[in-house]
Formats: sequence, structure tokens, C-alpha cells
Amino acid sequence: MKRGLYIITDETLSVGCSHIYIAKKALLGGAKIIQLRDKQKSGEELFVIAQEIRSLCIQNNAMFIVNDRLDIALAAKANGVHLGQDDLPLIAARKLAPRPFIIGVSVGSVEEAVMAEKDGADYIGVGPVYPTGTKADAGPVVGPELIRIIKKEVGIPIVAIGGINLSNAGDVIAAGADWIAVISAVICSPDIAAASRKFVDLINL
Ligand code: 3NM
Repeated sequence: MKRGLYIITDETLSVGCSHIYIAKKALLGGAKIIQLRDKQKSGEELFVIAQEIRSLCIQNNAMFIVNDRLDIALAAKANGVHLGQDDLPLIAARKLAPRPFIIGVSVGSVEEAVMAEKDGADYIGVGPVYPTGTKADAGPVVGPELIRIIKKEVGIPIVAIGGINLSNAGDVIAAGADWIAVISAVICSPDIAAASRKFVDLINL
């Protein structure tokens, strides 16, 4: 994992676009990690979608991560899973999914970041960096300042998330984020591929 654009699929925000459509367009625009995130669908439905997105990611030399559902991630041979602080504990997940399977963990403080690295996370998601309407329970806004502080304390890659758009992504990268994770700024755009490409160009500056 170096750096790049990390796109999280969200059908509820996307005015009629499916997870697969979003993934396809984001990959076309140069996203290098796709996370399947769906809190509503059945395991059966998610498994079918996950297998399809996995193939798309392989074709595009990108990584595929499943939000929360370690069972779906393992069954569909995803590259990894992303866990929140209230999901299956990292240590338990790692026992079921040894490396090179990737486990990412959401953190909102230096303490959580240090703990996640100690417990075996492969990356941390830090956020919400800015106010976001996408996740009601995202917790307090941490600002790019927390990324700067965490960067000094942990060695694993930092995925910045929450309210990131083309106007503030530069500040987030300057603060030390390795990956920029975006939902609404890309998904709500009429051209998901073009919106992704703009982020990729900015990250590669
Ligand atoms: N997790 P948008 S913020 C899924 O802070 C998610 O952990 C967050 O969406 C965290 O790019 C968030 O539209 C939503 O703000 C990000």
C-alpha cells in the first residue's frame, strides 16, 4: 500500500448507481482501493456483488476491501476488511484472517491509532477529518491536525476520511495522509470516473 484514492461504494447516496457501477467508474478514474460498504443487503446479495467487484479490482490492479463483514471478505477472496471500533475486535479478526489479508481499522484519536497498530492493523482510517453528512455516527471532527500527530506515532499507512473534497484534499495529503477515502465528493458526482480522476491527479501532484 503506497498512496492513492480509496473509494467507498454507497448505493444510498448515489441516485440509482449500483455498487458495481460505482466500482467500475471509480476504477476507470484511477482509484486503487475499492471498499464495498452496505449496511442493509443480505449476505447472499453482498457475496454476489463482492465477487464481481473483486474481479473488477483484479483487472484494474486495485485492492478490494469489504466494510465490516469479514465473512463476506473471506468468502469472496477480497484483499481485506475494514473494521470500525464497534465491529469484530481486530485481534479476533486477525486470528481468522492471517496476513497477507489486510485489516484496516477506523480510529478517531492517537490512542486508538497506536492500539490498532499494536494489535496488528495494516492501515488506519482516520476521521472524520471534516464535517460529513454521509455517516451520522462518525464522531467529532478531528481535522488534518490529528493526521499530523498520528503520522508521528504510527508507521502503518493512514487513510484519511470524512468530508474530503477537491478543495481540502491537498491539506489532508500535506498533513501526512497516504490514502484519501471519499464517498460523496465522488459518488454524488454525475461523472464518477471524471471526479475520481481529479482526486487521483491531485494525489499524484
Ligand atoms: N467513516 P464522505 S467518515 C464511512 O470518520 C465514513 O470513520 C468515517 O463520507 C469516519 O466522503 C465516513 O461523503 C463518511 O464525507 C465519509
